[in-house]
Amino acid sequence: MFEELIAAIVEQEEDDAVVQAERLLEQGVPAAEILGACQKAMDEIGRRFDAKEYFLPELLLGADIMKALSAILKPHMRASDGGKSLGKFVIGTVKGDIHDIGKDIVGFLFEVNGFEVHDLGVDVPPEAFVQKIEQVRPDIVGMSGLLTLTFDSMKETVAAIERAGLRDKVKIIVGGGAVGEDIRVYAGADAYADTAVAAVSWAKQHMEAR
Ligand code: B1M
Repeated sequence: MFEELIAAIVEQEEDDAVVQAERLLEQGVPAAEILGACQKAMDEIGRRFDAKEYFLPELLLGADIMKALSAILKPHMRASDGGKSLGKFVIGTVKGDIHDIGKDIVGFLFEVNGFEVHDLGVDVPPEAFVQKIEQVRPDIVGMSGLLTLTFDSMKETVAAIERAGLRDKVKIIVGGGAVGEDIRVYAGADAYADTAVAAVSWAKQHMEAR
């Protein structure tokens, strides 16, 4: 069902990718599933970059296409029923990393599901996370990172939150790229999620259980 969309993204045919995404939406395919297919396409672009078949320009063009598709898909993701905030969520891409497409999708999905979202942006140093936590007192802090080297940034950020005496005041979730349960343990976070949908679902369960 997603082959044409994936091929259009991987072959960098932006107009065709947009047409394919819109076709799938018209057929009633959930936006989150279409997003999952886009992620697979970006994985393939990453694989080709690794194999030196693609270079930085292709990576950048892939990012542009992904941003255009996110803009189309976002309005179709479930909107909150409004009213009371479900909780406060601070998110950022950790120090050393400028990848923001996944982070933006996670932030957006928290927002439409009723969270008050504070987005710190990219390449966020541990101190900026600490400052923001002191300022807004969030329930949940999210760290996104796609580079292997940023796993240490996640660990350092959790340690800085601990040193500031704030660790027991927030739940911390990590995700992005190769982040898995092993990295959650390494960083000392409370949860990890492999997709934005899984992150929101964990956050909602956590807020309901409190
Ligand atoms: Co870069 N890059 N990149 N890149 N890039 C990767 C990550 C890489 C895996 C490609 C590869 O080589 N195979 C590789 C990392 C290798 C590694 O460290 N192991 C890599 C590299 C090496 C680099 C540079 C070093 C390249 C260079 O300069 N030589 C450089 C690093 C710059 C830096 O950060 N300091 C770099 C730069 C770039 C671009 C700027 C060109 C561009 C990013 C543009 C942007 O973000 N605005 C880019 C891109 C596009 C990619 C790939 C191809 C695609 C990333 C993406 O947007 N995916 C990527 C390959 C890949 O991911 N397989 C790659 C789509 C997005 C929707 O998925 O971000 O995973 P993702 O988010 C998902 C989930 O992971 C989850 O939800 C999202 C939606 O479901 N999620 C969370 C994300 N954050 C979460 C947080 C949570 C929970 C879930 O809780 C808080």
